[in-house]
Amino acid sequence: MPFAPRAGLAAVALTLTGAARPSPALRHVTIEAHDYSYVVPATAPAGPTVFHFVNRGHVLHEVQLFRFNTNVDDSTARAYLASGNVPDSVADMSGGVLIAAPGQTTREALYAELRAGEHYALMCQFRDGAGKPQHAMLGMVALVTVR
Ligand SMILES: [Cu+2]
Repeated sequence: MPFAPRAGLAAVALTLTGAARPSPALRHVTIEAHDYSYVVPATAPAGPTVFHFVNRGHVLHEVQLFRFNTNVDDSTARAYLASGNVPDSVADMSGGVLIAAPGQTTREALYAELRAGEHYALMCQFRDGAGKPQHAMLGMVALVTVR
């Protein structure tokens, strides 16, 4: 019965396929860090999304990814980011961080279930030394609006 194992595996695979529910396609977004800005799409479609991070600059960078509260509109969110001060009261406490050395792409990534109307903030609070400004204050902030 040399084919018995294969037939058994096929039956299992069919059972799993039949039980699977359709799910929206996973999207991938790459966040590029430069000295001192991000290159990232200004908008992203709703749905399950993985954010990847690559550092094309010459110093260490991070990306803090967090979500503004839904009552914060696009221009207000940008104003908070430009000020370098985002109060806890205007953003969700959840989020994630990726850190990449110069020239490196992280092997890690951040997964988010994006919903229409949300605004995701990107921010780097690293400094190039004591007394130096946060990279956010040099322009290293960005906003991704979910459509
Ligand atoms: Cu930085």
